Amino acid sequence: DLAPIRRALLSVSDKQDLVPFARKLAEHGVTILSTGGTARALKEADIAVTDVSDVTGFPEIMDGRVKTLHPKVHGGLLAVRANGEHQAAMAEQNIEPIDLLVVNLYPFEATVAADADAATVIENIDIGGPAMIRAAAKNHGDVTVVTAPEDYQTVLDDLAAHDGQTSLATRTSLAGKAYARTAAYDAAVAAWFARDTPDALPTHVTLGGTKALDMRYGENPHQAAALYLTGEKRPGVARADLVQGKPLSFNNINDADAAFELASSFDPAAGPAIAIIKHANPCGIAQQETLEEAYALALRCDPVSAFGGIVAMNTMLTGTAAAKITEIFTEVIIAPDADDEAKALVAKKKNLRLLLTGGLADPRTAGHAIRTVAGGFLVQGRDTLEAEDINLTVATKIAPTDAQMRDLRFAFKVAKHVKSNAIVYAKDGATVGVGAGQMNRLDSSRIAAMKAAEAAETAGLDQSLAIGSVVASDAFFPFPDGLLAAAEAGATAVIQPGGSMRDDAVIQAADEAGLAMVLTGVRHFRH
Ligand code: 93A
Repeated sequence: DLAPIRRALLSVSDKQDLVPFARKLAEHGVTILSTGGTARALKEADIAVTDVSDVTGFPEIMDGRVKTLHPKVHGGLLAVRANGEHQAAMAEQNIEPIDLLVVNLYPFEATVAADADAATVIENIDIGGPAMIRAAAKNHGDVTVVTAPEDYQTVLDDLAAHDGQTSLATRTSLAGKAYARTAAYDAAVAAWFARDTPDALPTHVTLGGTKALDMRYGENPHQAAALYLTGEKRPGVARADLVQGKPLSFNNINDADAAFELASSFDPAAGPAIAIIKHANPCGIAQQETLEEAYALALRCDPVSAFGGIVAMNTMLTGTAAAKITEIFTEVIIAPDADDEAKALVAKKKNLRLLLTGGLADPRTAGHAIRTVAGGFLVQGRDTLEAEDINLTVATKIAPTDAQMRDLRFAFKVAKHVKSNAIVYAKDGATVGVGAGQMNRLDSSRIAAMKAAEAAETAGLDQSLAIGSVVASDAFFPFPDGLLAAAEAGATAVIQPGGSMRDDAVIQAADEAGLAMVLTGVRHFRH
C-alpha cells in the first residue's frame, strides 16, 4: 500500500473543472505545484500553489517552451518509491516525489481545426506535457496520472475510498488512457505534417482519433462500438449534425457514409441527386431536374429494399422532397442542409434521423481508406477517380448516342459505390437495376436484370425497366456471358473497363448483339 498522495503537479491548458478539483485536493492535504497559467487560475481562486519554477529553481523560458522539462520534475515523477537507489538519488539531488500529475495538452487538434497558420499550429505542439504524462504513466505503480477533466471525479472518489490514495487498478487504467492520449496527440501532429502528401503511405501509419459517440452496440448487439473523429475536415457523416431523432447506430453511420459519399459525387450544378442505401449498397439513385423527381426514380429502382433505408442527397432537403421521403419508413436522411419546412416535416417522425453535413464531400479529395485484417491493417489511397475524369474509348461498331453516353457515365459512377461484383443498369439519369456483392459477375448481371423487371412490375409497367437501358460493370467481363445476360435483359449500351484476355470475344459478342460498348481502362472494385 502506498502512502497518501502528498504532492501534485497541475499543468492544464483546458481549465474546465480545475478549480473545484484542486480545492478538493487541497482539502485532502495535497501540496499543489503548477505552471504559469494554471498557477494563476488557482491563485485567483485562493488555492495555495507553488510555482514549478520555485521547485526547479529555473524560470519558465522561451515563451514557456521550457517550463517543466527539468530533473526535479521528471525525477519526482519517475522515481520508484520502493527502490533504494532511486531514493538515494532523490535525497542526493534534493528531488521530492510527485504523486499525482494532472496535465491536459496544448490544444493542437483544435488549433488545426480552427485553420490557424503554421507558426501557431507548431507553437501548439506540446513537448513538456507529453513528456510528463509518459513519465508518470510509466511509473503508475507509484504515480497517478490524469489527462482529462472527465477523470477528476474518478480520482476524488478513489482518494475518498482509499484514505487519500488511489488504487493500483485506477492508476493502471489512467496510465493506459494517458498513453492513448499522447499517441492520439502525436498522430494528429504527424497527420498535420503529412497534410500535403495525403496519398503517401509512410513507414508508420498513425490513426489518431477522439471518441465522439458511444453506440449501444456494433454491427451486432454482442459487439461494443464507438465513433471516433480524426482530424479530417471533409464534410461527411462523422462530423454531421444530428438535427433530430434517436441516436445513430453503427450500421446507420456506416450506411449513411456510403449514401453521402455516393450522393456527393454528383455535381449539384447538373441537378439534384438522391441515393437510397441499404447495407452499404445503393438500392437506387437518380439525378433529375428536381429533388422530388430524383427521389421518385431512386425509389422506383428497388422499392422493396428502400424500406428502412438511408437517403442521401447532394442539395438542400426541401419540404416537398421531405414529404415524399417520409411517406415510407426511412432510417436516416443525410443532406448538406434542410429548409425549415423539411425540418418540420421530418420532426413529425420521431424515429427518423436527420443529419446535416454543411457541405458536400469532394470525391476527389485524397486520403486513406483503412481496413483491419488479422494481425494488421490495410491502407490504400481513397478511390478518387471519377467517371468524368476518365477517357472512354468506343470498342464496338456502333457508338453510343449522346444520351446513352450520359447514362453510361452515370452508371459507371454509381458502380464505383456498389460492392463488387457490381452491375448497374441505368436510364435517363436513374438506376433501374443494381446487382451487388455477388461472387461472379454473371449472377450480379442476372440479379440487376431481375430487379429491373420487378421494379417495372411494381410501377405497373408492362416491360422491364432494363429495356433500352445502359449497363455498367465495375470490372471487365471475363467472358461474354455477363454481357449477353445484360443484352438479353434489354440493355443497349455497355460501359466496362476492358482488359480481359477474352476482350476480343466480348467485343465480338457485343457487336453481334447490336450493343454499343465503351471501355474505361480503369476499374472500381469495392469490397
Ligand atoms: O511548451 S511546453 O511543451 N514546455 C513545457 O515544459 C511544458 N510543461 C507543461 N509546454 C508545457 N506544458 C504544457 O503547458 C502543459 O501540457 C499544459 O497544456 C500547459 C499549461 O500551461 P499553463 O499552466 O501556463 O497554462
